[in-house]
Amino acid sequence: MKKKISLIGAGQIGGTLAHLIALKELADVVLFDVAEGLAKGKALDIAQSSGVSGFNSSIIGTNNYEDIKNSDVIIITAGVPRKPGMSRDDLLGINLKIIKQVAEGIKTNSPNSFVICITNPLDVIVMALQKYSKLSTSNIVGMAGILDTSRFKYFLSQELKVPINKINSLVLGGHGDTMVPTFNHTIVDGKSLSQLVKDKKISAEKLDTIIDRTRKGGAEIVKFLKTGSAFYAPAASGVEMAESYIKNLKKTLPCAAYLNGEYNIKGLYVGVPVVIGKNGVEKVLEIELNEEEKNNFKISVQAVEELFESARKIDPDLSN
Ligand code: TXD
Repeated sequence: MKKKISLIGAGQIGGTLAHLIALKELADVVLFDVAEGLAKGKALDIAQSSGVSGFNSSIIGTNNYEDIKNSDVIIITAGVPRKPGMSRDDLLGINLKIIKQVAEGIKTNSPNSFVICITNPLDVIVMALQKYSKLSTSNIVGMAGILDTSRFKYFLSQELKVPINKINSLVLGGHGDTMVPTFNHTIVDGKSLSQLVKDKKISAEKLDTIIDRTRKGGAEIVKFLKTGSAFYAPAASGVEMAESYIKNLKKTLPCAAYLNGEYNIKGLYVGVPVVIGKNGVEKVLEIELNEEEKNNFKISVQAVEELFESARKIDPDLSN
């Protein structure tokens, strides 16, 4: 039985998600947007590329939530992206209102889907989505860590001249300037990053520059694009999560997931390694962090908590 993925938001990331999913023949696609014609136009354009790319996936565009019924996966990018000079947090007020609408649409039309949230400020928006929709926390997850980890791996690969598929890493914590690249869980061609510093393969200063560039990876692209933010790498990251669910791959992926006591945190969404399979977020992995990583993780969690406090002030419904 062909699977169904509904994409709420047919903008830069939504359109790229639709194309990637169609090319991989991962599922049939429903592309939804409130902007008149946008979803229909992009869906028709991608569908017409099947004559060249040869994929056999159905893809439709709509602005009617009823079309998302019985989706296996829903990926949300509805919202506004940053403009130069804006922080991810500046988007909070606008995107909270949008995610409340989206939550209603999902609760009414497809409450049993696995929902991947991409809209920024990610950690708080995914938390708000879960509270508004009341879907199970194992079925609502945020995409950020895979993107941040991919950026970190790319910069390391360029600096160390090592093929990127020989680098494994985990960037945890909030999707913002306090994100936490984990040194001991970053392995380059079989060696930990800490070992590479010891062997003087990379200086601590260069490493700091790479970490800073990873934290500001989104802003760097916004500066170039001026009218929008990154979308190819975010879309690829969202597909990674959807594929692990649909094919029950049980991949360990850094995602914004609900913590219910893990890492001594309860009731918050934070970027941690999770196993994604047919039952959604099947497990939160508690990995060993060194003192510095523990401290940075704590700072990152505090930043998420503070922003969620601001969200509660904007919408008291989030305090229920
Ligand atoms: O790692 C991450 N999580 C981030 C997320 C990486 C990059 C971008 N990040 C955020 O994703 C970004 O800050 C935005 O909040 C979202 C979507 O970014 P995108 O670049 O796709 O934005 P677009 O191109 O503006 O698309 C957003 C679409 C647009 O077509 C609007 O018409 C639509 O969202 N939109 C809505 N759709 C459905 N329902 C409602 N209410 C709605 N409002 C706007």
